[in-house]
Amino acid sequence: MGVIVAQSVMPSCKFSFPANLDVIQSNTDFTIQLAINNFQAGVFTNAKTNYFGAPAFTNDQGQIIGHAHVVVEAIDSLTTTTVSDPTKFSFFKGINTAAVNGILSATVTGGLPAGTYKLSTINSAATHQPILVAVAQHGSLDDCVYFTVSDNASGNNGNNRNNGAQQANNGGQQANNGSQQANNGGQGQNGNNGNNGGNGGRNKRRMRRERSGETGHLRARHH
Ligand SMILES: [Cu+2]
Repeated sequence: MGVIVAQSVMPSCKFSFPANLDVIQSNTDFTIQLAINNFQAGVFTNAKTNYFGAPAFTNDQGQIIGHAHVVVEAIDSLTTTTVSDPTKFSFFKGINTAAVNGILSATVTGGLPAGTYKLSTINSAATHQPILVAVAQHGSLDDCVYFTVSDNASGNNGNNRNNGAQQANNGGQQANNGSQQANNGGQGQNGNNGNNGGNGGRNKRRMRRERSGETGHLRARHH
């Protein structure tokens, strides 16, 4: 496995673009930006010939030497409870460059079709093993945000942020309702899950198109 990273220099990261619940324009180039700490990024080996082929190493500061990947997956909605299929993704990129002012970047050329997406990191050592840290109990070493791609992003951004906040509030209420139901011995359903707009039908159509090969956005790219 390799060198284990000390608790004091465990890596961490946060997407700065897209931010959680952002709405961006469809089929238009955009650049994913990831702020990352305690990570010597941009060091990688060939994933086809040397995958897991050597131990992980740290630098003189004790930071892991490796690289980040970003992966975008199409999801049903911002509040979906569907478990994702990791063999399917809309965009994948191993980021081969070092951080600039603490930020890693990956351009999504051509953008994405309208829909709802989950963006995650896969931070790894140079030879792709997950990052090994000294303690089991720690915050996430990766990040994940959910965002919307719209054919009319400029008109929708504020509304979607508001909708997102309302959905978050609804989620909190549902959690409260759930705990009340638990306290009451689980009496029935309150049926208040609500809908999150017209995304369901649109996403289903889009997913049908993708399955039938009409769009070209499922190609994987790595290094
Ligand atoms: Cu890689």
